Amino acid sequence: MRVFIAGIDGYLGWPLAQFLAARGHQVGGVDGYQRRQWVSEMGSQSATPILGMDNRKRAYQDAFGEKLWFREGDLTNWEFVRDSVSDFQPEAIVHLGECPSAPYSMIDLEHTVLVQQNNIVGTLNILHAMRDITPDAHLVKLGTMGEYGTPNIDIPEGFFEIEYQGRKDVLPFPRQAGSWYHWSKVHDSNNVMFACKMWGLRSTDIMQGVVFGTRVDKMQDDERMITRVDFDQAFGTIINRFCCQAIIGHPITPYGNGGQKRSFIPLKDSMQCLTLVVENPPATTEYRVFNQFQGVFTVKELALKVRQVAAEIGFDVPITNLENPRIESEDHYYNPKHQALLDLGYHPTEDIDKEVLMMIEDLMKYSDRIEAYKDVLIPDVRWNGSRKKVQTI
Ligand code: USQ
Repeated sequence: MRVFIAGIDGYLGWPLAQFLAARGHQVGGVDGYQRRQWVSEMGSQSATPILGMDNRKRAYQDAFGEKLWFREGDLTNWEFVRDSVSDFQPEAIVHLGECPSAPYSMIDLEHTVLVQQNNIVGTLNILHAMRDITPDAHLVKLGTMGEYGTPNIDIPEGFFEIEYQGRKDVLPFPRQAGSWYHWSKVHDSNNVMFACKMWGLRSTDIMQGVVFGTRVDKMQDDERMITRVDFDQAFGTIINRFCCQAIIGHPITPYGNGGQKRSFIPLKDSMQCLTLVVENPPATTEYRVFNQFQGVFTVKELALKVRQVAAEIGFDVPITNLENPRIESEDHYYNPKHQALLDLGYHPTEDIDKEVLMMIEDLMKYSDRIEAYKDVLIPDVRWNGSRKKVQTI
């Protein structure tokens, strides 16, 4: 299948290109390298040493024997999106080309606008390009489990049946996002759903949990194929941050009392699921929603898990609860469903400790790169708009 990856240079995009190529798909992609710039704006770098795109293309060709179709550009530029889709003629578009950071979107007005504009306009451009050029293609749109928030009832996959004043309907499940970033994904979901209804497009909207991990099965132990791993307060996700902290002896940093529950998925499971979705498109005109995660954990459980796994290989690190810079519930009900992907054949990784161990072992090689930027491990972006490093509690 001809698969177009928007955001092919990112944490998920680069391994997905490899995963799909290894399965015989023809992969193409675009990227404007914004993720690299945003992380450097946060005063950080990837823990893993990642290559520039020219070298990545060479490594890809060595590994898979064919050239990677690539264009550099910005998804908010309509002509760029139109011409890229027109030249590549995709059968599936995997849209990973958004700003993925809640804290980044909460910095100030400029960052809120940047994140929402980048994400919403980019998606609208892709939808219009699909309508005009490839109306039969399948849009695999990366949303987030954070769109739902933490309601006090079970979370279904996108839609639920509701009875109100004696009448019943199946409606989108209410979204209660917790950051301007998460709201941008909600707005995207509404726009994608509307485009499917109006123009007969088809799409799978993936509500993905927090991803963690360093590797996927298809990297063939070639260091050039490694993906980025961030650990700063904005682009580093929690387990990745905790692992980076552990290997340099920095205290592990749960925010607040650590009772927050979230859904999580290993990087390699994310690749497995996205591939299943690409290879099993919905019927024409269908808009479907899949919840994509392996399991649910509290922040506290994760801190203990990383500490214990790290201790097994000689890293003895404390856990230090920090003032929570975010406004979020720390004690709440959380029970999301995730049956659709299991029905398609998703085999969740069972041993999460093993995954964490593998990540720590991978990252140990690069501890100097983390040590050099360790100042970024303590957050200062607060949900109330002020910018001040949080304190230990
Ligand atoms: N947290 C800590 N300590 C840390 C970092 C985070 O306790 O050092 C807590 C946060 O307060 C939050 C939870 O861990 O309760 C998750 O935070 P996160 O930064 O790992 O994830 P989040 O901001 O929710 O965003 C990440 C990705 C985003 C994706 C989302 C999936 O950056 O792109 O959409 O995970 S989900 O969380 O399901 O919405």
